[in-house]
Amino acid sequence: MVRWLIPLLAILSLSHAVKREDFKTCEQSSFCKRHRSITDSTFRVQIDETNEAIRKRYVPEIALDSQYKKQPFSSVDISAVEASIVTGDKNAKLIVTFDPFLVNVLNSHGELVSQLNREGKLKVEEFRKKEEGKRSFRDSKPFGSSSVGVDISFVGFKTAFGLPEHADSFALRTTVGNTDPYRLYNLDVFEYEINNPMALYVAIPYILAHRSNRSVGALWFNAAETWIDTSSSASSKGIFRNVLDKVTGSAENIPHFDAHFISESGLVDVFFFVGPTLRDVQRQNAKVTGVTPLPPIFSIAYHQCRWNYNDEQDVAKVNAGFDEWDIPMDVIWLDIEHTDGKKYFTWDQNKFGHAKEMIDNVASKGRKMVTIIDPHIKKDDGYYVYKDAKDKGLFVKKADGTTDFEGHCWPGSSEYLDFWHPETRAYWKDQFSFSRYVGSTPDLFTWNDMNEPSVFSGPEITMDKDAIHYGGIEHREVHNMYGMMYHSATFEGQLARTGGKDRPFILTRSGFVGTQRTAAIWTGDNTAEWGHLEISVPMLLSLSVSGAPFVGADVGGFFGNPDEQLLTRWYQAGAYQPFFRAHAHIDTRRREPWLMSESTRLAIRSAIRARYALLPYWYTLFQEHTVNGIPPMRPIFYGFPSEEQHFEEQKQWLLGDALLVRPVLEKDTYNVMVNLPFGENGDERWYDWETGVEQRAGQIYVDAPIEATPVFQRGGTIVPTWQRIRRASILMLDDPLTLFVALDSTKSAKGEVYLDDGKTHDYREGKFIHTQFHYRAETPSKSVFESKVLGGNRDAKNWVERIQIRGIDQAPKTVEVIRLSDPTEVLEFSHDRDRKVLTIRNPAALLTQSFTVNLFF
Ligand code: NBV
Repeated sequence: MVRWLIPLLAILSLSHAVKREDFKTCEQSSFCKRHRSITDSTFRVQIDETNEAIRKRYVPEIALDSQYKKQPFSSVDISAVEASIVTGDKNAKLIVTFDPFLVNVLNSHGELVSQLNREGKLKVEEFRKKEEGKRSFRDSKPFGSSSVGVDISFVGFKTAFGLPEHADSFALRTTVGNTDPYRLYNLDVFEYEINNPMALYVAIPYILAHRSNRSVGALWFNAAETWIDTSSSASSKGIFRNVLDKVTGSAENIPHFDAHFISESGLVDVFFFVGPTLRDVQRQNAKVTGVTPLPPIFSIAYHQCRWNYNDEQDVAKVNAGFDEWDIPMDVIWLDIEHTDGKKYFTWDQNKFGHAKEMIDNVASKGRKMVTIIDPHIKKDDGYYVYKDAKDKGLFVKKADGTTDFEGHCWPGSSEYLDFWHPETRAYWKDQFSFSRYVGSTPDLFTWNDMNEPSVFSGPEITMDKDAIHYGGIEHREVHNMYGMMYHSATFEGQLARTGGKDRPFILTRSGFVGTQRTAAIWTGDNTAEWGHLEISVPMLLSLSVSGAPFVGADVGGFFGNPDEQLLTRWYQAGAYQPFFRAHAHIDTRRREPWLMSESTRLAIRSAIRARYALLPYWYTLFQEHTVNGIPPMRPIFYGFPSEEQHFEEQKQWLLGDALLVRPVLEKDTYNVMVNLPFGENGDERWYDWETGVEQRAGQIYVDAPIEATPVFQRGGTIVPTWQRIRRASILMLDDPLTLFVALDSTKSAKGEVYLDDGKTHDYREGKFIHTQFHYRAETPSKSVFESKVLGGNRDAKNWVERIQIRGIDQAPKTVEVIRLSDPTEVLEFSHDRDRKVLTIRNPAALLTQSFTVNLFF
């Protein structure tokens, strides 16, 4: 028997009361107004079996953010036929009818945006004891089937996104009648194919639906194997016609996007992020599942990896190569061959006998290293990790609940740590201390691979579903979160080794809801083919909109040998994606940029340098993400939520608010069509990022010779950059900034920069600088650029060395800077009439002190 246990929460109400007329009203206080306009309408709907169930259903509560809190409703009315529930901030409403059972979700505008069980697909298979003698070959299924399923409709929406990870289109397709459903079951897929809904390494059962200026999100909170059938239609209102009429009025045909979620086990447990806008949904999701904390700056710079760098000499050569060819690089990675027989935390003594010295050498150039640490533990009593874990009973068990589960992986016979066991987590954490991990230093970080988990001898190359975790949990119930439990324990270890001082960096292949809180994700073993380069964009966008912003794909392609054209184009795309790492399979030819022809080397060099120039902007975007959950890499519709022609765009994307990137993703293509949005009022302005020349909005064709990446700056924005490119990001931290100011149709622009030490958690004590820039035409004869400190007390040396204004027809007569303590100074400038670009030289003003530049015409 199924009992419904309904809506559990409505998050936070942030309004503030104001009492007397003598004092400001909230409306008059800008910060209060900003907070007040935040709506955090979120509902959670759980449907469980009655108490007589023979087993409790697993809920992956640990995947939620620790700050997530249930909040009381502002009203609950229950009658014999329906219940009506309103969130604490009175913004969103749930109407539940009992017969037929239907949950209606309404946003703060009273619009019906989602329905649960509209198509009546709610189905729950109850646990039962296995009948004697009934045994399937591999999966013993001791509790029978316990699957759950229900349909979720996004009412009024034709387009939806999410459900990562699939090597497929960004906009979700109609699977019903066409293909298998999307599958979410974390797997190590050898040479994965593109353009299909097959499962890959990550499972985030989240859908974002969007229509003009309205969005809604739904998270199917279940860690078991899941299939999702999707369809987009504008069909009639079906069996719930009456209910629908009641909540939406009587329009005949309403488009809807339907998703039928089917999981092998677990609970029907759904979060609805009710919006009403895209930014609201993104923030509501972030409040429940968490954000990526500010990453150390090296991790958003360029990474050099291959399977494998062979020995210490090889590492030294690669390190020196980047300096020799004047190419910036922040991190050198070591794959599995660096270990002694695939025993992680050890070093092959013949090749890496002086690990600490090697890391220190790399670090002396301002760079870092990363070693791979996989979850399969070699079954070898001479290996301390194996011995300790065996003695303490920390391995996953077989179906009998007592014998250790064994599988085959790189080291041969291996066992798998059980990260549900609190002692495993504590043990794992200790392994990262500098004394336990011999040869490690604070400059060494971690790559967690194979954590689906990959088991070469297992069904579908993974763990048996009837394997048992701590507390009697069946692997089937938690499979999709194994990878997350693993990398989050690694994160704890890295945090602990410096007493919480330094920020960790972990890269993971497998992930689940909440992975973003402790790891970056890469899209695994892609192939050096054009199709794989192209599909990397929708893959990264899907992850980004689903709450995981720190994502990237192997630059160059993992399997196979890219030709120089493909390699170059891949670098150009990767330079504008959040996690930027070149990587290659052990059987491929070496690919360091200086092994290519001169023109390729120079093109790759300039792509990497373009990344370094934009690091202040990237860093500011990651900081913004920590506040409101918005990802740095965004679909075009994030900036233009009412322009339908961009909803399904997957060749170009936005980097923050300011930049639109359309790298060349196609072979032998030297001229690409870019679709520059017109904006709500049709007056959007765009500028070529490199030249500053204005482009008209709409579909334009731009030249893209092999060394070029088409990037455009949106009018109305200001982008902070570093123009003195050095060998590694940390060496640029105190460098002066060049600001690019792109004027909109009202001749104004805004932007921000956030910087700190790029390394520690000291920013939490205010050791950062956060500065806002604003340019506007005050009168026809005077324009003003203002730099205003928003917060932070870091004693930073950064100053502004150049301001370039784009879209300015006329040269000013004079330009002056007014700084806090110094006398007003007249500045030099030059104006390029053809390009309409004004360059103001050396205001020499510190970012830590507010200043103004006046332009007189
Ligand atoms: O550790 C070796 C590789 C690694 O280079 C790659 O990035 C991972 O996705 N690893 C998979 C295992 C073997 C792949 C064939």
